[in-house]
Amino acid sequence: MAGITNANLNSIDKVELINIPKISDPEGRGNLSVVENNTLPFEVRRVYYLYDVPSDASRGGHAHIALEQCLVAVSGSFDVVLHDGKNKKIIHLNKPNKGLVIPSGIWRELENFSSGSVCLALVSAVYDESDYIRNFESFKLFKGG
Ligand code: T46
Repeated sequence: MAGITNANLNSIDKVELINIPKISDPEGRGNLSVVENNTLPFEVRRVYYLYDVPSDASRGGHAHIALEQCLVAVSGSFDVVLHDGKNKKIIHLNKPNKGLVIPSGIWRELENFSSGSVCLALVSAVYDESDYIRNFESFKLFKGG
């Protein structure tokens, strides 16, 4: 599976904010963004989305052994708190034409959801609970520390 060999080595520097092409309508009908095969560094095998998330709730709170993801704030905004076992980074997502590409082996928590926000996730594999590390101490051991 893509990413599995580097999952324990991947650092926060491998997390990437990418531009998703935006087509603005010349007649003022708004914008259209498109994700195609070559937009992301992996093939999309599943799509899910988070919505109606209360502002005081947090999602995530785990890492993936192999899964790669691209998160997009298609509506509203939220923070993505990332950790690679050593370093932490917070990315604020609030634009439908920006995608946060998270490689395998990175802990993530999503919080501070604005009212009506929607988090779209484009991911590299079908759902597999055995791909999750849901305990932060186990995650740190997995990362070698
Ligand atoms: C991630 C963050 C951002 C399924 O049955 N199929 C699915 O494709 C997914 C994603 C989840 N589920 C089930 C598993 C749980 O019973 O839905 C329930 C909630 O899943 P979870 O607690 O993993 O949800 P989040 O929001 O904490 O995490 C999800 C993704 O699982 C995860 O990969 O990075 O969103």
